Amino acid sequence: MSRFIVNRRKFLTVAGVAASTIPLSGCDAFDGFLSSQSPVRDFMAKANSLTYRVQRMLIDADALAPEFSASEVRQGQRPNGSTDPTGEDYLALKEKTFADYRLTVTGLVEKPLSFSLDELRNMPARTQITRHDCVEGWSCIAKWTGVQLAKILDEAKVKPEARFVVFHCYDTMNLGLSGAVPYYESIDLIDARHPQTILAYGCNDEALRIANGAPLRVRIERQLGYKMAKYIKGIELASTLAPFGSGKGGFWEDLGYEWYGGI
Ligand SMILES: Nc1nc2c(c(=O)[nH]1)N[C@H]1C(S)=C(S)[C@@H](COP(=O)(O)O)O[C@H]1N2
Ligand SMILES: [Mo]
Repeated sequence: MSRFIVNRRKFLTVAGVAASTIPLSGCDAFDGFLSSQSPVRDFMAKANSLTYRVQRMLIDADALAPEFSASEVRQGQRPNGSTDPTGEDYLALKEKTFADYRLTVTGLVEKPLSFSLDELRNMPARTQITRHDCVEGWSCIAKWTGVQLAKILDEAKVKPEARFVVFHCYDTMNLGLSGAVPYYESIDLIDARHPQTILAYGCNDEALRIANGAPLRVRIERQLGYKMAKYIKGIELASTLAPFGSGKGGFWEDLGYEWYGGI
């Protein structure tokens, strides 16, 4: 029973996104919106790349997102989206408190790598107190600790043809009739190499909680919350986003959100 409610709530959330983005009518609107032939999608895709280009022109590649002081952390990071993945692979890792976890780095790299949590924790760490902005209309300031993604990319030696970092996650999202699809996200190499882009294993001076993406989630501080993949299984370097999901670069992007969720 509770499982049904959760799934249904997720489905309603997803349907709500479509409904709040454009006026829709009838029950076939949801599927229509998802189809790649939809003129609405085309329009949004163009607006999307325009936002990206404008932001890239206006924002210095290394401009930092604001950082806050410890006294501005008023509560724990508010959990949102998936908060307790139920896949067998994830449950097996969780049972051993992630001792067997390995972050894989694959795709367009000279040296495919994998890292245990201890290996990540032994790399130089960065801690930052930043504000998380969710499109649902809430924000939360938290202290994040992790390893800069740039350091991982340097070790793996990114090939020149790579343009994107794709984050593969352990959790799946229920799309009602379309079934469950894995959460995934992607960013360009400018954001990937940004100094505040970290793979976080700590939050507010504790090990990252399951509700917030344990064992590892990304922080991309100049973009919206949905970009910050939790429950990261692996990262993949790619030259195009076409092969992943429905090809728009992320779970929510495949439903019409902007790929560049700049704030
Ligand atoms: N794997 C995964 N990552 C995710 C999500 C998710 O459902 N699954 N939700 C996103 C959204 S919409 C937000 S606002 C943040 C929530 O992170 P938090 O639970 O730590 O606040 O995670 C993002 N990353
Ligand atoms: Mo969000």
